Amino acid sequence: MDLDALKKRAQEESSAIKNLSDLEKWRVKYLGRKSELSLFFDSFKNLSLEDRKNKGAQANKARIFLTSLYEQKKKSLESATTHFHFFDITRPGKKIPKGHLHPITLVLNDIIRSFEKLGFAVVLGPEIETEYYNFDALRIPRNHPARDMWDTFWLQKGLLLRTHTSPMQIRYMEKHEPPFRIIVPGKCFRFEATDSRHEFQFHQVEGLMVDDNISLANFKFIIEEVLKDIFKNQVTVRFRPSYFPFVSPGLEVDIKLKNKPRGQWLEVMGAGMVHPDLFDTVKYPKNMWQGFAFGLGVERIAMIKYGIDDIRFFFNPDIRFLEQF
Ligand code: FA5
Repeated sequence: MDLDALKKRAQEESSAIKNLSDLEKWRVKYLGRKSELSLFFDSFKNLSLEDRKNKGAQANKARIFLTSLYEQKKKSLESATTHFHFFDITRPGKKIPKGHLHPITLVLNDIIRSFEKLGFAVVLGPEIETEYYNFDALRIPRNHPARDMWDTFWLQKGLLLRTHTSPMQIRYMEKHEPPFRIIVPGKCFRFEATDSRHEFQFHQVEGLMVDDNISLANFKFIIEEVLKDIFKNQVTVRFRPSYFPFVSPGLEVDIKLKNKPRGQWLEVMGAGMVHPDLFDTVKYPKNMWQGFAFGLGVERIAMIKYGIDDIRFFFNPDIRFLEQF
């Protein structure tokens, strides 16, 4: 038997095969029990020991060759089959981790957008302030008890880390004539012990609107609109008298979520009508303008919005907390 011719034929036929069922037919033909090769093996029975060894070795080589041809072909057909016919287009893709905004940034953006809808411009101010802008110009002289409300990180030469965003009221009015309406988002710092409601670093959004016919009614309307917008109408707002040296009258604003009617009222800002002394300080003509101002606590809003009961989570480097937003 011409084994070389057999191998050649088998190889040519196998390279033309395009599917697994044709390959199976090929296997039966060349490696099956009734294949030429098997019959060739069977014919050894009648040969001498010497011939059997000789031919047997050749036939074995041919069988190894055909078997490996078969295995290779099978592998290549199977991988092609998987690729073209069993590709699962509904299988979810690999998730690529990506960054996201900090919850305080998200809430700040919401607040800014709400005020912008009502015509407020966004202005930024310095985090390092002078004693004059942070206190004196706001009617908080050195021995005034209100300075205790803003325990301060003092720097050198009368400089300090601003304890609130209110200094920007003075800075802005010094350079601009009314009418205007602005908000000042930014970081504030207070040298105080932290607890679940207080951080030594937090954010406020200051607001200031000055015009020639402004009253507390305007303030009430605008703040209610903004808080309703931020909390998608799910909030009740309460105004309470309070005291800040740079406003008269002064008030504080509390909110409560409508879906938690038994929950407590939460203070979110200090506010009031701009004190006439401030207009004198920035050299506006007497009795010409009125205005309201407020300072909103951003962390408080975020805590209420996301149901977080400890402010210290926001600046704790635990990524598991941040990943929820
Ligand atoms: C002020 O800072 C005034 N400048 C607000 C103001 C502006 C009054 C304009 C009148 C006119 P107060 O200290 O209450 O006020 O702070 C305002 C808000 O900032 C608070 O309602 C609270 O939401 C937030 N806040 C104050 N201290 C902290 C703190 N340590 N940690 C987190 N939030 C704070």
